[in-house]
Amino acid sequence: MPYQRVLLTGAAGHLGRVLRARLAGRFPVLRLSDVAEMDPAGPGEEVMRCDLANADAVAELCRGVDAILHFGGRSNEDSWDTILSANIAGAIHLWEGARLAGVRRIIFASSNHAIGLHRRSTRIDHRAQAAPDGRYGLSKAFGEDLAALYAYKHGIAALCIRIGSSFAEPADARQLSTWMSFDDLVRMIEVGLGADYTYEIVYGVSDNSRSFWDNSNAERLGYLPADSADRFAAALAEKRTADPVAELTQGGTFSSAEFSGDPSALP
Ligand code: NAI
Ligand code: 15L
Repeated sequence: MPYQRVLLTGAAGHLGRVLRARLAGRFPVLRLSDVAEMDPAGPGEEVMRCDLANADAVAELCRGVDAILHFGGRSNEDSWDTILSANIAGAIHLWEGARLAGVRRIIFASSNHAIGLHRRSTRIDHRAQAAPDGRYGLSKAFGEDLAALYAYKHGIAALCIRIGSSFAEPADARQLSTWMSFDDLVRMIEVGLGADYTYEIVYGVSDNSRSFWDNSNAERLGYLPADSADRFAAALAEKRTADPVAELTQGGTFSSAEFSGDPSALP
């Protein structure tokens, strides 16, 4: 992969730490950033602590970078203030910093919560209408549109990965549908860095037979998942919530939290 310096945001987080370990040595320089403290730089690493809410600091962070893996920001539902600064302003600062620095592509850790209010019974693909299930999901839908603006208008290619649930193992019945193994996440990032595209949305999910999503767009780009949540089915299939809106929708408890709408009106 012809990248001299790759920036990983969110490097102190759950997936950031996984990716730091698994991407070590893949590029001449891996620049690691987070607002939180990180382990000191090892060989081939740079560590730059930075708050995504600070536009000048983010512009500096992007300088000299070829590609960005944008995993930083609030990763769960939160107040408007937090979502606005970490995820919405943070994304604006990142894409604008990338434009100023001549970054060639950005792989964006979007989320299934951008479309979380879709019913589980509706099998959707990358062209489904946005249906965010909260403020957090809305910030991911915004990030996807921001990525499209900078891809088509400024030539920064973007792969938006609507990650399902990326943990060491699935934890409940819903995650039998949404789980993405760490190895498959790395496979998707390899596709994002290597494939030829301008702007694409894909689902970050392993080869789960219960998946909510038609991920043919990812397969078209070259994604071939090797893992599946199916082997956990016997242990987890009955591990459900008691909430009808959570069970009806792809976003699960993100959808049911604060829900005051009409379930029969959901897409
Ligand atoms: P995490 O919460 O463990 O990591 C996020 C990191 O972003 C944290 O280290 C945090 O300190 C950092 N951060 C938060 N606000 C920041 C700010 N203002 N400036 C700079 N850094 C800031 O989350 P996780 O699980 O590692 O997720 C990584 C990314 O993937 C997130 O964007 C999340 O939305 C996305 N994602 C993760 C999924 C999963 O299953 N783990 C599913 C869908 C999306
Ligand atoms: C996400 O977007 C979150 O970042 C992650 O912690 C999980 O809650 C995941 O979605 C999920 O839907 O399981």
